Amino acid sequence: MGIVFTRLFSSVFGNREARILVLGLDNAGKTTILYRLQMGEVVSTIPTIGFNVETVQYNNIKFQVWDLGGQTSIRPYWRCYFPNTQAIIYVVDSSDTDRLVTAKEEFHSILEGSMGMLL
Ligand SMILES: Nc1nc2c(ncn2[C@@H]2O[C@H](COP(=O)(O)OP(=O)(O)OP(=O)(O)O)[C@@H](O)[C@H]2O)c(=O)[nH]1
Ligand SMILES: [Mg+2]
Repeated sequence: MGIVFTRLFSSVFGNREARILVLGLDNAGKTTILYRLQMGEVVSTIPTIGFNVETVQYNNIKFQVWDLGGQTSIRPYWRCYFPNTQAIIYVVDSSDTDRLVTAKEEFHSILEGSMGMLL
């Protein structure tokens, strides 16, 4: 009975977890945002080959934030991370006007590729 009550209490009031992907073209600012969220400061970055993952706590929700590399050759691997994801943050560098169309196309690909895979 105690275990049931504990589980019920924690599911209503306790810690919850959510998995978030941070996607966008290379150099968009994804890693900068991740560490700004996690550490509260702007750190210097290098291009991400693969991913960075950090846990960010907000109130009673623990966000597992996955920042994926955005270079052209690694964008096809984004879809491998779609299952069990609750949200995507799509980062666009508004000053990179030459690549706004590319950013739009990649965003459309995400929507097509994620149909039925995101919870
Ligand atoms: N001025 C300005 N520079 C930024 C901002 N966000 C990121 N940068 C700079 O943009 C560069 C790239 O930032 P990253 O966060 O590494 O970019 P990324 O999206 O993770 O790139 P990849 O890992 O290659 O996919 C770095 O030199 C950052 O300092 C911003 O809001 N303003
Ligand atoms: Mg990065």
